[in-house]
Amino acid sequence: MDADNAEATGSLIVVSNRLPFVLKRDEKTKQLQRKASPGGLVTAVAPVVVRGKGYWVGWPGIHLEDPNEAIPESDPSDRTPTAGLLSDKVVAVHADPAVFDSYYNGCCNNTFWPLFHSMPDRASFSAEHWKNYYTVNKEFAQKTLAALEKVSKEQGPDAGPPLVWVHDYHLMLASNWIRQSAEELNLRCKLGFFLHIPFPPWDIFRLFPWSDEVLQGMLGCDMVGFHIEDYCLNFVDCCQRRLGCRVDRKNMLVEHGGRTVRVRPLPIGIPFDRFVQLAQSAPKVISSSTKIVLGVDRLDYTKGLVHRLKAFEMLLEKHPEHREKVTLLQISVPSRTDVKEYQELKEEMDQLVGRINGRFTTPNWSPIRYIYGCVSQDELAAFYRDAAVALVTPLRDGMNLVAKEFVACQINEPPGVLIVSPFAGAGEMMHEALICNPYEIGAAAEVIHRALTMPEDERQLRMNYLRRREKINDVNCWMKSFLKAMGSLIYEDGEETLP
Ligand code: ADQ
Repeated sequence: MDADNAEATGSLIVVSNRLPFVLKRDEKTKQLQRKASPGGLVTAVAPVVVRGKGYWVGWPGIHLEDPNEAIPESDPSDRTPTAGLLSDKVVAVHADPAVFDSYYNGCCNNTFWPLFHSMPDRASFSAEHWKNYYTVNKEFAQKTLAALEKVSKEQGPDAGPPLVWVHDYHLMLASNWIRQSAEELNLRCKLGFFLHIPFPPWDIFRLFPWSDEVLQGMLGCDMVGFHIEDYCLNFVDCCQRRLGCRVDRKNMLVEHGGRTVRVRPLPIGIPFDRFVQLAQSAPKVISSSTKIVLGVDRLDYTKGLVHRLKAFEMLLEKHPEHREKVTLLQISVPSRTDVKEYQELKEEMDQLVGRINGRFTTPNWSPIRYIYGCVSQDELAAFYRDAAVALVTPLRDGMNLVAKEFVACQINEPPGVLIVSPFAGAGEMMHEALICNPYEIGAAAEVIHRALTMPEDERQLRMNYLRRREKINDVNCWMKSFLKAMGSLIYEDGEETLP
């Protein structure tokens, strides 16, 4: 069966903090406009929602004064998969702006994000934020239930139970409420959850004062998915130690409330072929004659950007032969700019780039080119294609898609070299990359040196393996793995064809 045609046995309802597009208000006409989000997740998941006549529940990216204001259809020029998602299949969640801010910036980004990335010192624990997290999750659960009621009426009697797929750390409480309400209303459904960030070890997780409620919320599902096995084991461990659940580590099962919940590693992939096409057609954007060492990240303290700049500085110090021959091109997309920690990181980066450039710049060369902004998919593909080395060195990262996008775009021969941190999910599976502990600045500098001096045949061999794996395990494969883990994948000829 072609992964692109993965089908669910019942309609799919996706529940995520953000809808797969954002709403903007045109300043002149005051009309709402729909702007597509190009992410890989949307590319893989939206077609399954559309084909199965399902729904997408999420926040539209704008606080509307009238929550009943109609969501517009997509622009006729929109060729992205979300264009097929008609407005009557979209359920927009609304919340009081102050409550939403406390849920999103407070609890999600200031508590769960640092804690789940094992950085508890950066986490704030506030009963007020937790209360608002609870309130917004309840709102999501109610909207999902309304979608479930509609689907139950609309889909044919022969269809399987509708499938509800809840995403990420923003919505860890919603599933249990959806399950309870569906049971009360006698609505059939299967519930799945996927966490896009790491699930921390027990001794970190238990720092959160309301950790038991988080586990109970997630255990409302039939299946809970994480990127890699380590996160699954951390979750199972927490269920056993916090809630006293009976668990089966070998088969990754947790017993809770008279039900058995499956826990599964479902490593996400990228739209591999789309990145190859982009790399084939994108015009050259790097004019420099030096070799490019590339970093592409959201500007986030988990991504190890300060450590990366220091490792590059150390490379220039210890291996002066690279001066004037190599440039670090760091592209950082602004992120969570309302949060103090992120503003401080931006300042630290600006100062560090200035200091290193001040120290090494010559009349013909500056060691670091720093782009603070979003680049187009075309430009991104060209950067990935033409870089000699990609530095993917987060301190902690659920998976990291940049590592995968880089290898997809490496169509030049001989190819470049991927350096990846063992603390990213990607580092667990991209075995042919050079592994680099970002905390060890001196060792990291040596790994960059090794990448810059690696013989062509070794680069080619490593890249061939990396590309082959990512092509097979692309984002459509991930979508299909989710449906399979839910027991909700329609197979052609009754055959299972997952790699
Ligand atoms: P993120 O933390 O956002 O995702 P990542 O997986 O690296 O991290 O994805 C970032 C995406 O943003 C990539 O697709 C990249 O191309 C894009 N991007 C980054 N910088 C950009 C720039 N300057 N301009 C344009 N695009 C840029 C979370 C988790 C990850 C997990 C993903 C998916 O934190 O660990 O891999 O979800 O599950």
